[in-house]
Amino acid sequence: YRNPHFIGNRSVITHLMEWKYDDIGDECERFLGPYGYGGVQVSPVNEHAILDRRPWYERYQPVSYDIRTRSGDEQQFRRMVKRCNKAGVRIYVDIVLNHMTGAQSGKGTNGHHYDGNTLQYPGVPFGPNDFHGHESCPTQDLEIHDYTNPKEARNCRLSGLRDLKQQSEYVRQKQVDFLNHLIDIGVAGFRSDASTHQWPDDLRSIYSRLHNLNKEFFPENSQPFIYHETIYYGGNGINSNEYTSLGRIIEFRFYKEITNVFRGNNPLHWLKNFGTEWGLVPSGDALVMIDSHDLRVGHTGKLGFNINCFEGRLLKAATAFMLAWNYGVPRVMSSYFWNQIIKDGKDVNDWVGPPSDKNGNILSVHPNPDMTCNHEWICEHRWREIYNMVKFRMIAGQEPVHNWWDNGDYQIAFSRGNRAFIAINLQKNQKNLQQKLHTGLPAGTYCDIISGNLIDNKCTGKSIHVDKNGQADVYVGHDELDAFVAYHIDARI
Ligand code: AAO
Repeated sequence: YRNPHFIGNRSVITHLMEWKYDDIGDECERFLGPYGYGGVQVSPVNEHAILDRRPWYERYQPVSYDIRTRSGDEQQFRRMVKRCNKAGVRIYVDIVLNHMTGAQSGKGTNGHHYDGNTLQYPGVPFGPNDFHGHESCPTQDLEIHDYTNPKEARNCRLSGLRDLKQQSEYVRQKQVDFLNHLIDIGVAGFRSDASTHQWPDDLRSIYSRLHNLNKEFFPENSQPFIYHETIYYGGNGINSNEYTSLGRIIEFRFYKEITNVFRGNNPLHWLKNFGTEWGLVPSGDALVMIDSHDLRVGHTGKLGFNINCFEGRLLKAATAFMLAWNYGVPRVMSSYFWNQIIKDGKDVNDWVGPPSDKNGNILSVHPNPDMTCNHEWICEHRWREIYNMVKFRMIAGQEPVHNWWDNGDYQIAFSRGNRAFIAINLQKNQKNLQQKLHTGLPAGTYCDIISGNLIDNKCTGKSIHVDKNGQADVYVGHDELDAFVAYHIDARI
């Protein structure tokens, strides 16, 4: 379950949060494929509750396993999967198996009625017997209060969400059928939502019944890629390594440590041995990120600490490090605009759903000629500094980190073998990075893919000259638009 089944040297996933399937299909063909992205994480695809104001998080309240959301119906989903696979881009679906809806009742996105109070979900169907109750959950109100207590975390309700009894053979089979349906359509795998709140053995039983991936798009005997949301920072919480035999885990310590460094709380030079020596799981067990659909609005982390699209310079620099560093499978968040208003450390608008018209239909994405998107969609994955670092990672391949240099503080540089080189300057007190450095690159003139692009053999940004010893005068001014420069052998002039 650890192999993302990327094509060739592709190595990066982007989460196109709430995008419509037709738009994702277009994006695979016109951008993600050509620019070297390996895959797309799509928001939950199955029928879910329709909540007042249509918050993004209604998609995390399942009503049935029918494929129909505001992003599209099953036909549109199928078309997207096919188009993306053909363009060399894999699809991973965010799956919510832990629970159904909150306490309310109403209609789901495929028209099924549901009632969270009487635990009726006729669209599956699930009834009261399919949920955890007082026989298994030790708390009075059936809510999770102590996240570190496994029985509570896994048998009680996560913020009121009706907790499915995955020990039940019936529940398991319904979920297996849903996942196999997605696999047969041609997805490459899943983000497993709230894995910490499900027993590893239940998940194991479910996964052991999954089909191999669709042979139309994947080599024979390929197993789905599965990555688990397990929020673990060490200490006495539920240890994410309980899940590493079931796929990769989203390594929250990566996000936390990198954010801490880039925020200026811990000098960059310490990153020299970043990875398992910092207590992270082995690279092959990890999926990593800087921002996520939760973090951007202060969920599962803190506003003011988390780095999202409203701090572009920082987000780009931290993302560049993630993509340049040889650790885990990286995921780039791609969000939409919302009016962030912070009061008492919380975003008042943390609920705001995707751009939509007055009938609630999600708006389409219309990219501009300069590659950015229309105002409503942020499209971080299309920012030059980010898509060019995706290319950097593809070119770096499995080459090790070489030629590490630092100033003992907030300036670092390193190469990936002799294929690619990056220098980052986050030095406090307005200091430039100006150094003769070993780049590892063959002699020649290279175009900085951060300040510009190499177009018709002309560099639209800065460039450097690498001499026959592989050395170059590297410069990153403190006042530049971006805090880093990056060069690779495919951008030699
Ligand atoms: C909505 C409403 C709720 C309502 C509920 C039911 O907002 O008020 O009660 O409906 O009617 C998303 C939204 C939720 C939303 C839900 C359903 O984020 O607001 O609830 O959809 O519509 C825990 C879980 C983790 C989970 C996270 C939100 O462990 O799995 O809570 N994430 C996933 C998804 C997420 C989704 C769901 C699960 C549900 O990614 O989008 O919810 O499907 C601590 C614990 C963590 C815990 C966080 C909660 O973390 O350790 O386990 O995550 O708290 O914020 C420091 C600490 C760290 C702490 C962190 C955050 O860093 O070191 O331990 O701060 O405070």
